[in-house]
Amino acid sequence: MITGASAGIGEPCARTFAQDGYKLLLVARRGNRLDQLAKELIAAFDIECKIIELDVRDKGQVKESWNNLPKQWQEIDVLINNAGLSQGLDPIDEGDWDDWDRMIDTNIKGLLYISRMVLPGMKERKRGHVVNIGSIAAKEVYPKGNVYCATKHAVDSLSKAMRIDLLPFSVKVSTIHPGAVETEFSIVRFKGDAERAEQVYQGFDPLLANDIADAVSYVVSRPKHVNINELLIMPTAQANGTMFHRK
Ligand code: NDP
Ligand code: 8X3
Repeated sequence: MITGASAGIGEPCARTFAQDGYKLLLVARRGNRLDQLAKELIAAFDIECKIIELDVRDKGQVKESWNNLPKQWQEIDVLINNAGLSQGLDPIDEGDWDDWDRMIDTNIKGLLYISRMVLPGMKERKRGHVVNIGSIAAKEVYPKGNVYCATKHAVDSLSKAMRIDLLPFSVKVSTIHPGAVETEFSIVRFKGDAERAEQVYQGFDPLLANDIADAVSYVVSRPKHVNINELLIMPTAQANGTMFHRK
């Protein structure tokens, strides 16, 4: 099950897992994109693939979509909590209240709602793997990153909490923290301002969504007795949350 499979990091995750023969449950709000992706993956890899057009912020919708799934589709082996976003880049005293809500509701509450549906089955079956997509923003705080960084720090904390609570049930929990990845992330952050978004990745080679899909695949394919707790993956040209080597 991959949330945020309609774009960015989630899409190549779906491709990679399809290639490995996984049965896929793809989640996002843009159902048309999911539909297209699912058709392509079914044709290319002869896999089973179902889509759920869903806003992870909507508790009722999450419960209803989950409860409407046939039982065999509720037996999730691997959950990739990837859906997330940043909105705006403002000093904290000037932050937009709605931006704050969107980030907190998606990155923290959305991840919790989806996990709350999936984890009881993993616990009962005594197996499963949750991969949460954090960020360099989960490890550091950078100027004007305030609330986004706080939500990603929460993802980091929740990953640690899941690892503790699920320990007796052999459920693995991994967190992958990427630095700058060129996806729709900055276009979304700057609300469609493509020029401003492009500047974020100018003068250096950012990570590609596929680099992160590759890491997810690595983490999930370790032997049963091995869990990769976390990976912090940066572009070679990025030292930390703020320092880039731009040509
Ligand atoms: P994109 O904007 O390219 O993709 C984000 C995905 O999340 C889309 O599929 C989007 O689907 C989905 N999504 C967003 N909000 C919701 C929602 N309310 N309900 C369901 N799905 C939602 O960004 P990325 O691929 O870059 O981001 C993926 C994850 O990686 C995020 O958690 C982000 O914070 C994290 N990350 C990104 C980095 C980067 O530099 N790009 C670096 C570090 C971490 P739809 O709009 O169709 O709902
Ligand atoms: C996305 C990367 O540097 O904008 O999490 O926080 S950054």
